[in-house]
Amino acid sequence: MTKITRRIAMLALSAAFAFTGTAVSFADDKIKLRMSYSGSKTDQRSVAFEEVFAPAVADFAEYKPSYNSSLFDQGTELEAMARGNLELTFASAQELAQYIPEFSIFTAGYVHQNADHQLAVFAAPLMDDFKKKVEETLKVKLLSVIYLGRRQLNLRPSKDELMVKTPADLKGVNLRMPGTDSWQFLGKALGASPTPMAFAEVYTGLQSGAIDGQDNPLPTTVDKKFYEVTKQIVLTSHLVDLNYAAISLKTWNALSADQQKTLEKAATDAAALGRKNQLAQEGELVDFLKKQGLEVYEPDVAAFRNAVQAAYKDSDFAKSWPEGVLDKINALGK
Ligand code: KDO
Repeated sequence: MTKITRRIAMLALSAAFAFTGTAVSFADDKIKLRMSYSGSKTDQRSVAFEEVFAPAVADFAEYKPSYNSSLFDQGTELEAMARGNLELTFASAQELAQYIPEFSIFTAGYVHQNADHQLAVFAAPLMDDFKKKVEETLKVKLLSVIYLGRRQLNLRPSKDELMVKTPADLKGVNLRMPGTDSWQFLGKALGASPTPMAFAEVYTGLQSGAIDGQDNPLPTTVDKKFYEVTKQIVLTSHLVDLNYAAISLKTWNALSADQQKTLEKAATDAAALGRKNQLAQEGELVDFLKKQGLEVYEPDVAAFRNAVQAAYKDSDFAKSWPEGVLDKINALGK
């Protein structure tokens, strides 16, 4: 049995229990929407969903966020939803690709060009089959696309100790990447030696020297204070990163048509506020990080883009990409 079918079998089993399990308890007559993910309370997704999503659904639902993986470990949220123990999460394309291989097209470096491109792709007809597969396979509905920002390299060694111009300069660098296969592949495509590590452990991993660096968008690197234990940022912009706001289908199907419309709009509007704030932060954080004493510089981005695209082109991931979808995605870019 392949890893993917084993995961789907386990999900199906948990989903079966969910349908026989008790419905989510109702404090009053409102539906409880437990949200769990690995971001912090000050992460722009958390701020936007508390400020926009929660009040917009307050007539019929109670939004209950848990941050920093305090309810479920990073990467286990989809299984928790299948078991009926969680209603909402921010799912990554990398986690979805573990069950639905074609989602790896959204994990490939240098495919999405910017936030507007991500938004256009999520709304395009090419996305319909992807969304349908998530509902059929994982019993989860994707509500909106969340802009996380351009992922940049963030390294412990100083620029004098390690100057990064091309992927060859990353040879042997122990770069933490999140734990799923497609993240590890991206780390290798960048030229590094990737190490899987949960987001919650990255700060101490950097502080102790267990890892040589990590990659995340600047707002995340600042929000988690990774700059306190690193010395440089290399502006590779190797992945315009995203999450999807996702709800369990069981919860979605229990809503009336009006409630579904309100909830989906609330998730879209919250994603829009988060995107606006994330983009604003990306614009001002280079100066902030330089003021913290980090060296921030551009490598030979074309060398990174060529190496990463070549790695994906010949990869097993690319074999799972539906015919013509990459061309459609590229055509939607500026
Ligand atoms: C991370 O673990 O580096 C990552 O950025 C991966 C993203 O897909 C997402 O899971 C994110 O962490 C968390 O939401 C924390 O910001």
